[in-house]
Amino acid sequence: MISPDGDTTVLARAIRSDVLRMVHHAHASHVGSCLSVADILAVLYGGVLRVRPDEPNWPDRDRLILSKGHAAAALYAVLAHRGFFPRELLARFCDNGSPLTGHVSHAVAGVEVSTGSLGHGLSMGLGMALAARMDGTQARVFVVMSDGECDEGSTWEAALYAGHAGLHNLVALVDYNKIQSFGRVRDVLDLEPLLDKWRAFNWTAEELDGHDHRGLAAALTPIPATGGRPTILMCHTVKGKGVSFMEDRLEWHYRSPTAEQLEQALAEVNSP
Ligand SMILES: Cc1ncc(C[n+]2csc(CCOP(=O)(O)OP(=O)(O)O)c2C)c(N)n1
Repeated sequence: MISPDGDTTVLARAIRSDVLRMVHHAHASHVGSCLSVADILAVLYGGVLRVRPDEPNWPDRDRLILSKGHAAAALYAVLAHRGFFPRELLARFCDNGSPLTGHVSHAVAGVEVSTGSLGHGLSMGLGMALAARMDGTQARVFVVMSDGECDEGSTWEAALYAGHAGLHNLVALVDYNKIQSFGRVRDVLDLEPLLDKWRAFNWTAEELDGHDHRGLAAALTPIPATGGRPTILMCHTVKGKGVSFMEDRLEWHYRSPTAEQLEQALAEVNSP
């Protein structure tokens, strides 16, 4: 088990290694999506989030919603490494009867909500942030989204209300890898200028390198934000990050690595 406040780069490497094994075992899709978001999850679970693995339903815990629920393997891996459930369970990813389903399931310890139908995470996070404020708790809500979800009307409805309500305990992080399932974002539905759009909805919006652990930690530390606004971090990432033949390649949204590709990929993510 990897403790919080340890080396988050070690945690990110562990997430990537487990994701590769899990996706290979299950012949599953979405390996590129998991590798893209691994550093964001490592920094969040490696020190930012106030959670108690031995008491997953602790009322004052921070809430994390992985809205891009097709990257379930990455979330399960980080939860296992933080001790929410035994790591051995990762070997049963997508097996019949396994709680570790291919899209995020709330049957798993540490998971707040089931996700996978894209575009709903921000609305759920908004409700949790409102509830925390009404209850007077210090809980913060972090919603990890994809760029594809910024195409969805439900996302902008939540954005509008969160800005109106001034939910400074709500943070959205966009895994902005510029690729969706069947094409590049700029070709499918261009989002730019994206920061300006969120600012116009009364959010504090910043952009940063979503693979830079120090930058991520620095951006996530001052939450709840001052100024009575929700925060969005546009995290520039590379789909398939860490594996040379998967990086920024559309086909690794759906493809699963062969045994030979798995070995090469593991060697790459574990090289110093
Ligand atoms: C509402 C909805 N429509 C379609 C899908 C099918 N689907 C799965 S992943 C995906 C898009 C992947 O691109 P993106 O959302 O940008 O995530 P990435 O994997 O690049 O992080 C789609 C359309 C879905 N899961 N939910």
